[in-house]
Amino acid sequence: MSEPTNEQPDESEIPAGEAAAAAEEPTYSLGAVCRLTGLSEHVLRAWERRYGAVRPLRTPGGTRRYREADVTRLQRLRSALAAGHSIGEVARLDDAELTRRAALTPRKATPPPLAPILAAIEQLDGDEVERLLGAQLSALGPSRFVRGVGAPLLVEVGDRWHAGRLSIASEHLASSILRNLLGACLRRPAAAVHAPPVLFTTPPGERHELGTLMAAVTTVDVCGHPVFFGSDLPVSDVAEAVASIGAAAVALGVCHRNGADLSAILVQMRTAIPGAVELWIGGPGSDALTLPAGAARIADLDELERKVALLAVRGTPG
Ligand code: B12
Repeated sequence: MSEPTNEQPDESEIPAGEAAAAAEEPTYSLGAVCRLTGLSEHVLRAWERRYGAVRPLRTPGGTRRYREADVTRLQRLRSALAAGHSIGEVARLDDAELTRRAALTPRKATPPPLAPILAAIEQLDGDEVERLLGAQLSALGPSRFVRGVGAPLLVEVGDRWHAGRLSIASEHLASSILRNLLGACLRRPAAAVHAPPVLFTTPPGERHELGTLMAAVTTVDVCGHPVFFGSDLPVSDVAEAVASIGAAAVALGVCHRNGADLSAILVQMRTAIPGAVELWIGGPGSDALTLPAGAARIADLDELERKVALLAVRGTPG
């Protein structure tokens, strides 16, 4: 995380009492917010000053501190801009209206990059699939690639395959190329040299691994240190791996809903790993689960990135 800067308070300062009330809440530095939202410091300050887009807290020294809700709001503002709105139009909207606008079809239509990739997958042209996906990955970076290309592509491929409109060979080709490309993104960036490792895997019995791999890859962009262990890892092996790599958190991806069994496995998992190590559960099947105390459901990739960024601030558990 970047160090907080020393700045003078401006008119958007939150009163000291309110800052004190929120003192228990985790907050983010200006640099961390820029990384989490992709905004430059210059743009973020301008949005605050000119449009009151968010009102950060201030430390007694006047340094900005942003709450989780501020980060979410800034991410939604970015999405609204991507959907073709101007900042002046959306900056003062309440959160509900902003979410609605951000979800609207882009007014400035961007050509979907998926059609040529799907055609190459259908023709089993692996070189072309790799070339097209590689170009998107280089242009977008891991996190935006996963959100904008990798995940939607895989869901589309999966649906077509499931509906019998795409061969098993095509699905396997697409999955294997994506796995290779994403796997190469997991090398730890130099900026994350002090980041505590987060162990990504799926629980025993869960063989869907690509969503979890994608989730792991997105954390590279917030200087996380993901370590991916593939799928279907027994509880005792998770516990051993946590100790070996010094993981600060275990992130489990759950895809298909086999509720009762999995809830029991999660209880075992929570008991097997040290209490200081966080246990996060995400993926499309996670909403159907009863989680044990000391485990947290991660709703989406934005929340995952925030959690990983917070871990980096706190450092590795002793
Ligand atoms: C490919 C696939 C398989 C492959 C998996 C290959 C692999 N190595 O991963 C194989 C053939 C093994 C398989 C097996 C089965 N599958 Co299947 N499979 C799929 C398919 C087509 C794609 C899954 C996928 O990769 N999605 C793309 C990823 C990117 O999406 P995602 O997982 O949602 O991940 C995103 C988010 O959820 C999030 N996320 C994911 N993990 C995590 C973790 C954290 C911590 C966080 C924060 C976020 C996060 O980030 C990702 C990126 O946005 C889906 C249908 C579909 N269209 O999705 C069915 C599907 C998931 N499968 C299904 C089923 C039923 C099965 C089987 C039971 C079939 C059978 N009868 O054998 C078995 C179960 C095997 C097992 N024990 O796990 C059902 C699940 C239904 C349900 N809700 O329970 C689905 C939905 C198909 C369907 N419509 O019926 N499957």
